[in-house]
Amino acid sequence: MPPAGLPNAGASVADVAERLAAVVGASQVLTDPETRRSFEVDWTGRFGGPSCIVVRPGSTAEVSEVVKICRDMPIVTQGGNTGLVGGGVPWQSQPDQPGPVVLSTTRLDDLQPVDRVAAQVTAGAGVTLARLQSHATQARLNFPVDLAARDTATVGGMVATNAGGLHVLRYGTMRAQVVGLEAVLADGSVLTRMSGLVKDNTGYDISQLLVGSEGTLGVITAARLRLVAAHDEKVVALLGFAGTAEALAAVDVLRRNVEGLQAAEIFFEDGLDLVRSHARLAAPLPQSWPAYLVVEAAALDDPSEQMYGALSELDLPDTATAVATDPAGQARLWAYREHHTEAVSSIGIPHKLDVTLPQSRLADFEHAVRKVVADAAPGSRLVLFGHIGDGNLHVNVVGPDPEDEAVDDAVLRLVAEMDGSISAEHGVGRAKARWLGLSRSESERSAMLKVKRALDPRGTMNPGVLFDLSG
Ligand code: FAD
Ligand code: 2HG
Ligand code: ZN
Repeated sequence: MPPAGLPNAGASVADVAERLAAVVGASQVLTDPETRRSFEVDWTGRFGGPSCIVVRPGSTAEVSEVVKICRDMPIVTQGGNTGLVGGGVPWQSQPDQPGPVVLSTTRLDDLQPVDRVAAQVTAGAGVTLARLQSHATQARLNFPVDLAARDTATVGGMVATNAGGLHVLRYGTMRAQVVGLEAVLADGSVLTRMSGLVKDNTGYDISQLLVGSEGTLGVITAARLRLVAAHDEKVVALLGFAGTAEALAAVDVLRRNVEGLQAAEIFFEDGLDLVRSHARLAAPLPQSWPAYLVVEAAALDDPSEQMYGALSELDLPDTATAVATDPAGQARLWAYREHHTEAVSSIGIPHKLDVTLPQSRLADFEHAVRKVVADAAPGSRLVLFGHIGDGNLHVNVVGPDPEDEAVDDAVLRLVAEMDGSISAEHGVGRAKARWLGLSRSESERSAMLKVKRALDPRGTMNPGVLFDLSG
């Protein structure tokens, strides 16, 4: 169990709140339990606990002051609170302990004009992905990371988790887009590297060290991000297959034949049924299939000819193929994939296991995980889907009590046995900290801890995230 809130020596929570109010304004310091409530539970409803204060600084200078004032208190940095591994919310502390400070970044929402020559933009940590995307589009460019939580997920949260999403196979994860970063470290110092120089070999890349650090090394306050050409011509196809192996073989053909391929997503028959009943959608194809792909290509010139060419090489039956070249039809096909997360949550609190496997073992894993889940959590409901183009499956299990980690343990051990990673894109958070050793060697964990202790010697930045403190 991570340490609970330890107010600064001699200071009560009320004293700290008063000092914070002098910096950020009284209305940005939430002490009333009711107004703090939504900051204290995660998107899935599985993780959370009480905070002592929620503070919402409005500038980097204010973040620095807040961190200095709270220097001996655990600080949980929170962006849009769409994270799926319990890293952005407090934890269950002892009833007599006050809980951590939640530092909400949503007011760090400055979005600077697009630098068209460099194809870069500087965005505050609290800017939402949807706002960033539309800002880039207005400059005839595109921000290449996309995910279904776009209306709420923030730039800071996406950098801190190294978010992946739907276009990784073409553009990489968030890490590949970060060309500069501004952050406040645990001692309140401000680290700024925002020039956006593409080539800059002058020592350790501390900006990249903060990518994927999940709030454990500092508070990201802004990022300088790469933009790409806007590819307005799009084609989307939804395809049916006999199973994962056949779907993987199709992705191979599509990769080789469709230049602008930017998404290859998988889901299965039972997941589709759940999505259809939750979102009240008609069947996408005239017949049911065990596995489905949604694939998308985008380019400056219409990519649909290339897509049709690849589909004819695949020689799928008409009952396994739907293609959309118009935006409304494309949105309709994407809906079957994008509604999965909320459809799963509609049937209970899920255990979410976001994992990657080597492409060559993905089909075997898909079969094995069904058996492992049935054994570890009899009677539970398993919904599998994910980014097949990246070897990334989302294993969602509904049924076991949120506190019961037997199914998490069984699935993550299977992943490690099959040479995969226990976290593909959501991070480790608190949910998977106790299994970090399945994916990182002892020497790697020891080096990571040395970095953590050097930058955060008091261990106040998101304790319990990444590193298990339960002993
Ligand atoms: P939060 O949830 O607020 O925080 C996440 C982590 O980052 C926490 O550890 C927090 O402490 C830390 N953090 C947040 N802001 C900062 C900051 N400024 N400085 C330092 N640390 C910070 N993820 C994917 O990778 N791919 C997907 O396709 C995807 N799809 C999703 C779809 C849905 C419907 C939902 C609900 C979630 C999805 N996610 C996906 C997960 C989530 O959206 C991402 O992890 C996102 O990056 C979190 O952003 P956030 O602003 O909500 O961060
Ligand atoms: C997605 O790919 C997200 O839709 C969420 O990463 C995955 O809900 C999940 O398990
Ligand atoms: Zn995902």
